Amino acid sequence: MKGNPMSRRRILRTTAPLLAVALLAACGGTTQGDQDDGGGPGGTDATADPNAEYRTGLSVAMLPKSVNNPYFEASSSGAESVVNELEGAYEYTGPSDASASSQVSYIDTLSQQATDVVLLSANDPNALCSSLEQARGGGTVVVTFDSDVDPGCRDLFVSQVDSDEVGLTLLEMTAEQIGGEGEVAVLSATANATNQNAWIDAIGAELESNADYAGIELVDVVYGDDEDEKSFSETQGLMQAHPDLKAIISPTTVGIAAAARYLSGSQYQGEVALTGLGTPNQMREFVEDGTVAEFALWDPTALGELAAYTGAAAASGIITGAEGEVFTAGDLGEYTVGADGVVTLGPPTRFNADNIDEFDF
Ligand code: RAM
Repeated sequence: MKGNPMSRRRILRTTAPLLAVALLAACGGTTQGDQDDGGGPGGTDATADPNAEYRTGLSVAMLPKSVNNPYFEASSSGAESVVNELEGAYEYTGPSDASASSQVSYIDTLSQQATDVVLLSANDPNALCSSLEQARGGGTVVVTFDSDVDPGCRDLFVSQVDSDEVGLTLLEMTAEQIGGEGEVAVLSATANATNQNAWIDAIGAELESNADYAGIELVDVVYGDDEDEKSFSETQGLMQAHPDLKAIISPTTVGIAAAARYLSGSQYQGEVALTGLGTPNQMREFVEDGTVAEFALWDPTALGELAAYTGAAAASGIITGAEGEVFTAGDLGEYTVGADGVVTLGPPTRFNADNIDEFDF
């Protein structure tokens, strides 16, 4: 991923990270590896050891929303390369449908296996909490990435991009493509997905508060459940229900690819705008055939790398999840833990006919 603008070294600065670590150290306590209070982010009774190094031999599992999604496969390849480098054992496991109830049994199995680190993209903010609580009680470090749970149910969250920034980017692209006027609809993933719901909320808030978007009306939100066929038919349904629709925003890689396939074979191609979050490899043909002008995403491989480093850092006592802690995520550079145990990867990149061929994921 070197040379990819999204993977450039990223140094996030905080006011006084070292001071924060020193203050925590002065309060005494134990390292993450020795304890788990399960009591929320920030590891209130734990301290990080700034001299600790990444432990070798960690067992790390990634549990995506669902398998067979190229987005999560890219994240998995990033995580796997980090775990290999740290001489650990890596596993990628999860359900074929993006539902929280399906994820529960995977969490339970991983915790029975005493997995050191679980990297989880959650299908629901609350439904996984009791399983996660049990896993953490047994010493497993739980790092969510991509889609969070309630902060009290995990150690850290590796966020791709600040949610408001995602919402804003989606709206900006939409407004540019429809000249700031008209009805728009959202084709989302599942109804309980923490990440998509945060982005949709951000779009709604921006529409209400920003006069630049006064001409845009959000008329519908539908759910394709991150399933290709359901997303395809929901797109068809949107077009039937809203004959004046000017744009579809699909903040899911599965949804946008299915919607593009529908539009490209329909009378709406080039007439109804489609934007959202997609992988360049899935969207290339639809940019080339004129169905899609511009969409965005972050680097999912780098997201997986950062999640793996974050989990390994927590399992090694380098960080506990407290705000202000700093750690080095290999070639990605130095990162600082933010409020609520959140570590943020970086801004999204927009893809269009001018740059899409520079990307291969
Ligand atoms: C899908 C998933 C994932 C989301 C991307 C943009 O692959 O819903 O959670 O982050 O789209």
